[in-house]
Amino acid sequence: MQEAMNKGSGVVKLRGWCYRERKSSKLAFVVLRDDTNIIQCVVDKAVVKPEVWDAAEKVNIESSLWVEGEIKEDKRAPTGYEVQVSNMQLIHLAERFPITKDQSTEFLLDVRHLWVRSRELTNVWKVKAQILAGAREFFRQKGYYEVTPPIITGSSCEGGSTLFQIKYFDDKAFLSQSAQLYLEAMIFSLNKVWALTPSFRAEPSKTNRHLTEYWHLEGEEAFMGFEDLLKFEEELVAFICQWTAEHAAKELQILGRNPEDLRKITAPFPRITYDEALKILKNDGIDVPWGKDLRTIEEEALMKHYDKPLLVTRYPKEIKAFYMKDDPQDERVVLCCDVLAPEGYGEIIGSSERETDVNILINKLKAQGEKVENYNWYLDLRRFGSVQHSGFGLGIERVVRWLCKLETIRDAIPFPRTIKRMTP
Ligand code: NSS
Repeated sequence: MQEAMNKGSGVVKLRGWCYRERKSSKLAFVVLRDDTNIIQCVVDKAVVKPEVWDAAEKVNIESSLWVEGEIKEDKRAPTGYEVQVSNMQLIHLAERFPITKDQSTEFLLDVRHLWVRSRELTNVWKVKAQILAGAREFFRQKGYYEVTPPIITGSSCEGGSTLFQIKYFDDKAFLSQSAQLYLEAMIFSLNKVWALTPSFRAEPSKTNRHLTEYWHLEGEEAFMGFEDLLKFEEELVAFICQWTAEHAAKELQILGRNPEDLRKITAPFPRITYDEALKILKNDGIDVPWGKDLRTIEEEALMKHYDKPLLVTRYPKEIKAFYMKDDPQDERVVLCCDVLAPEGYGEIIGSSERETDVNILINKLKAQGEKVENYNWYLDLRRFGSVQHSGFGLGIERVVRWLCKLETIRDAIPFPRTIKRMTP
């Protein structure tokens, strides 16, 4: 369709779905949509065969059809072009479409299988596809290998409280929270690896930034230290922003995001430590006791000071995962980094340098109440050629929400899974 509009004149044949229709006794206006755009098609009873007029009279919202006719520019048409129909055929006459204007969010989630075709969501899917394409291109340029970790796992990566347990024959298993532990194994084969997998979190809270199933983009690199990790994350986020502004400018604009906003997201990003974050918050009148994690409201308050993503490093070790390396300069904290998106969209990346010492890992696992034997295979990675390494995980839907300026993360995924919803 967009191709036909780019051509601008001549005879075209288009297939799609009826987006809108309006009829009089002599003329029928059918707005056709496909993945690329919408276009107004005009059927004039006086010039078409009776069966074509018959089809035009019958067609209703979401019927599928093809049309043939002359395309021409027309300033009054919704997208500036119009097709003067010479032939038209219904492919499928739709039943009455249940979605009309002003329906509740819950209803739209009930009929999500139909709502995914809405223009707004279609644009989100296109931006998301470009975000994924950009990320893939970035890893390719950096010489990373894509790998395919398991989803069914026997141990936890991010702590037991958000694990989904499944029955696994006569045993129990868990749905993966993160591919990290497996990526760590793979760096001993391929040095630099990345994966895009579904990750699962039994998040009991209903928020605008949590899903129970989300797409997780993770990378892990052998011999990479903390400073290089931070640089890598900045470059990745900046690259995705530039790529998406370049390849999805039209879609971003329709969604209310000026692509220029994203062009401004260039490395380096501001960096602060957890300690500095607490000072900034204190100055704003928000008291966070040392050792407490930053909550959404605190992250939002912090981000009022920045218009680029912010790197917050060196959190207290008690609130972070067992695999993070202690900071040699300050044993109270670990070499970790959360990347927070601007405009209040919150955390998009969690990352760290990894602990390489098998005994420290064993002690940390015990301190967190984990069964060390569940991690024997992981601990082997520190027994056979252990090396300094670092990695990160980026929540794709968090980034989609930020770049598309979406109110809720639910609209960043076609079929959102949340505490109260697993259908359609
Ligand atoms: O828990 S994370 O902060 N970190 C990890 O899982 C590491 N094991 C990743 C790694 O180093 N390989 O999650 C990473 C990101 C986080 O910053 C969010 O952007 C996203 O995953 N995330 C989520 N997105 C949507 N919904 C939920 N519930 C969610 N939880 C994390």
